[in-house]
Amino acid sequence: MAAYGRTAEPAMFEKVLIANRGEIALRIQRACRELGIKTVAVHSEADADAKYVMLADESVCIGPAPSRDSYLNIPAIISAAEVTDAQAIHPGYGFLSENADFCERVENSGFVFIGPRPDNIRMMGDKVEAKAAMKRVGIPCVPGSEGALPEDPKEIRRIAASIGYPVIIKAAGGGGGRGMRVVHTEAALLNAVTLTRSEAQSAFGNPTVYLEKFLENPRHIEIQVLADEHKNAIFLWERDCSMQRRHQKIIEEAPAPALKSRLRDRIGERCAEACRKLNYRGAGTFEFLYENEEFYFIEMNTRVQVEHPVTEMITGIDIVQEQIRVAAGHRLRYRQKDVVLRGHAIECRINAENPTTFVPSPGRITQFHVPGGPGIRVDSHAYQSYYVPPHYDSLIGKVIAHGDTRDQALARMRTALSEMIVDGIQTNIPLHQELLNDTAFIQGGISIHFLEHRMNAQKKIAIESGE
Ligand code: MV4
Repeated sequence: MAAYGRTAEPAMFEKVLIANRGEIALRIQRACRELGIKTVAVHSEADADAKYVMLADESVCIGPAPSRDSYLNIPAIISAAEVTDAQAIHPGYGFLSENADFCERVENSGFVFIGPRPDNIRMMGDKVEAKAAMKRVGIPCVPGSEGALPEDPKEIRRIAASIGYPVIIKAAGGGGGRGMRVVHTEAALLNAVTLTRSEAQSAFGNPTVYLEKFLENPRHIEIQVLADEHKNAIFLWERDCSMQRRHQKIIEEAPAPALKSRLRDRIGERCAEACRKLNYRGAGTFEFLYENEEFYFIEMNTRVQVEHPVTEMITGIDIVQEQIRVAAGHRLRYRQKDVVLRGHAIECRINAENPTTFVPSPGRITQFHVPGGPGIRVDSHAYQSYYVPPHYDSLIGKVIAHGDTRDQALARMRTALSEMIVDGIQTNIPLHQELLNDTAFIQGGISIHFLEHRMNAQKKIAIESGE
């Protein structure tokens, strides 16, 4: 195919296999369709009747319901790409999306992995390596041990003392809240290191641990980046994901409330520059803790994230389409000056679960009505009579509200949720409705501990009133 455009780009994929399920499988399918790319859905036996599977150009059953037999079944997924003649594989989020071995096997089988190079994925998977790399390229990190903790107890004590208590011990193989332990006193230090090491060995097959200053009341702010293979990298501003419980985000928003634009610009530039220095390709997220107007890097995610729509709403950039384009070798369609921050967006994750106990609530949806109106977007694979299978994550959709201001986005979200009907199963919509009316949340800038503290306070009230 000859290219007559101003910039000759490599050919776009004709067919992409989507190695995921649920709302993100549908989201990726929509991006492919808009780019004129045919789609292959792979699915487990439990997802055979899903609407997005039928909407795909082709579908392949890759195994029984349990993820390990289907969505984590690497040979089955690669075979599906072979028999359908797909050229590229989009991993979505979760499952195999940050598995460097999968990425490598995809490439060695002659397919394009829609994501970063395997060496970048591998580096970010090792939190000690990732942090060292970030430090080298000028990203601010949490003060801590210079790399992995040594064996010598005296050395460990010296490092902790020099940083000052409280400290946190983290596993190099961990991430996302797995394999960490807070230490408040020197008396508890060595035991905590030993325990975290042995847990890390059994959970990740890697006993390497490192130490950081424990930040007591931070916010979780992350920067979205996009990079191509031609040394272009841009940042798409930040998201505040502090509303979480047990490392599961519940509400995300962009931009972060009350963040000074000077700080926002500076950290964004740093992240884009880091991508260029690390030869990063694709979409990525730099996760930071934010406290006292300082950013501290904790981890980098090398996949598309659940909460990417809030960034799409404030920038107008389709992150999934850009992922696909740059994986095909195209240049980013945007320069930094084209990335304009417009308004405010909030996302509520709708989970099939009890709104107070958080216990999953799979089953048949008997009624499903989604909201609409100005500034409202719903990303969901669910529909009336859809059966929510019990085998996977309880996310059944996301409601995203955009407005000129944060207050307008909040007001639109309240209206949207009041219109939304999901019957037959329980959902966390009532929890969202409470949170959207909470004065501290409305004010903006809550910490990562907000929800836990709020739930403890409510439990206390319930006990005192004799409930
Ligand atoms: C921390 C921290 C405080 N200080 N590191 C949890 C998930 C993983 N990505 C890093 N995590 C944390 N690292 C230092 N030095 C507190 C957390 C943390 C957290 C971070 C982000 C979002 C939610 C969280 C909930 C509890 C603890």
